[in-house]
Amino acid sequence: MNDFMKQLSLEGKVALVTGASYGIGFAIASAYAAAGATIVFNDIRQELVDKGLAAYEEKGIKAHGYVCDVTDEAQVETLVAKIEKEVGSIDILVNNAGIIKRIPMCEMTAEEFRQVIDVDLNAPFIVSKAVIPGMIKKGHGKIINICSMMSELGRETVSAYAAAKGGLKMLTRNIASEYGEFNIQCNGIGPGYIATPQTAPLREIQPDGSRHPFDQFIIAKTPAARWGVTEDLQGPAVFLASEASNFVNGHVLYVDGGILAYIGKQPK
Ligand code: NAP
Ligand code: GCO
Repeated sequence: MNDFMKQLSLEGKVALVTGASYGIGFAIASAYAAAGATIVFNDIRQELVDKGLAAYEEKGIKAHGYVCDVTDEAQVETLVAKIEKEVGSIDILVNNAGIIKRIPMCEMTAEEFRQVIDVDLNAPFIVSKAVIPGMIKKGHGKIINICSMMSELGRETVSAYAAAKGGLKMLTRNIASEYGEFNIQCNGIGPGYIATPQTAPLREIQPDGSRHPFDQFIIAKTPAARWGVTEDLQGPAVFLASEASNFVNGHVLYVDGGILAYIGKQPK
């Protein structure tokens, strides 16, 4: 491998990807393993961690999996200490774990709103805060926050999610501002509409066999005229975790097939 390409290698790095038993987190962690990193992930239930470990093993990846609810500061502190003891200090953190509740705002309870903010915004704060001291000690670190189209745009029924992902964009910029001098780069990835369990309800085939109206809407709003797949995120995620992005800081890289640049296909 020539010197330039070595910049994209993650050899010798320890990467923690939260909520990575499946979906986007699993794809990003798999790419990191292919780039040479040691993979650590957590999920909220042991059976999910076990499912994730089996899925990684099927791809020839020896991952380290832990049960941890990322909204619980004590659990996160215990997780980071365990990882540092059993695997090594964390070089790369991907705040991927997330939930969405699609409820019209005026029908959403304050508790439901808080639950989304807790996982999608408070948790990236909690996990980053737990990991940054070790990164400062090592003299380098990469934090990647999984943002969203909703970091820039709103739509019906996703008020809590948009508020959280908008806040996550600004948390990304603030971590970049506050810790850049310690050679820590904090950036975001803003996926477009990606085919995962989280968006499955938006892609359900209708009783008459037609595509879900939202599915057709997204195809018309996406220049690439397709839903993203988790593999579309792997290259950008490796770039932001590697030394090739050491002067990229506070940036949200939108991997959306062009949605944010496009007014949308006019109806025929
Ligand atoms: P997903 O399929 O729903 O997976 C989310 C993962 O996070 C699951 O493993 C989930 O575990 C875990 N998780 C949820 N709450 C947790 C908690 N409190 N502690 C630990 N783990 C927790 O979602 P995805 O589509 O892969 O999305 C991953 C990230 O990308 C999310 O932040 C999402 O907002 C973001 N995103 C997704 C899209 C998209 O189109 N799919 C687009 C833009 C951004 P459980 O199964 O136990 O809940
Ligand atoms: C929704 C979707 C989106 C995607 C993603 C887009 O209901 O609009 O779930 O929010 O998950 O965040 O970037």
